[in-house]
Amino acid sequence: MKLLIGNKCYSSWSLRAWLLMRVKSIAFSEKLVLLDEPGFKQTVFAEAPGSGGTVPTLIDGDLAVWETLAIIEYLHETHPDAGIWPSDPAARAQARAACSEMHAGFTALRGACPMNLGKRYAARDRGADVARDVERITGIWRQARERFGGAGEGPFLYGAFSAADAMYAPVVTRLDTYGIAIDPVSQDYMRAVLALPAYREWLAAALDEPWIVAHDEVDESALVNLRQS
Ligand SMILES: N[C@@H](CCC(=O)N[C@@H](CS)C(=O)NCC(=O)O)C(=O)O
Repeated sequence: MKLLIGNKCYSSWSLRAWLLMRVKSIAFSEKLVLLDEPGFKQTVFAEAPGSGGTVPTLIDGDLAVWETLAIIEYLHETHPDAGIWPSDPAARAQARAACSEMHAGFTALRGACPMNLGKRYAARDRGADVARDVERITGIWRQARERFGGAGEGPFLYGAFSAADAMYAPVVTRLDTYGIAIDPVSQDYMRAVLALPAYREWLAAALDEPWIVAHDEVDESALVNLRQS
């Protein structure tokens, strides 16, 4: 399989699919297509004709699968023993609901705090809509940890790492790099995600990237530039 991804510093959707495949030890090659470059769509369509022209797109032989939720389901069907979804039906149903909510929502947080692994921002009030998103997201996390996290299967939302953790990973980075205050249960969960070797691998590559996209300069409250270059 080949996964088309965007810049690791900024591409939150790419991080989701990539992290899931890496944590679940699913073999794949990756091709990075530069976001904000005029040739972006052409490159994606050349690799994946008829796709949505976005990253991530998964290519398996002559099949292209775009849209992150569809990629997750395809991985689940092709790797039924990988634990893409929790094995318990109740946990699986709620994990799927949490993923759908993530895919469709939290636009205030996503708009105000674009994923940028290269900077750490000064904590500040980012408005009522962002606060509402953060409260809902951390509510989902606490509920998941309380009901499904106690079986000793792991520190992730539904016990062992699943698609739900991959879907929320970019939110974890946003709450971290934008200094957004959250409750202790959610902090513990964030620490577990940020410590994943697969995430550290992605982050190291992100911090090595030389490309800066336009939105990187929008928020001037950056305290620390984390890039090595
Ligand atoms: N709904 C899509 C969103 C994918 C998406 O918007 N990816 C961004 C990069 S993070 C992208 O490809 N942007 C370039 C474009 O839309 O032309 C999914 O679930 O995968």
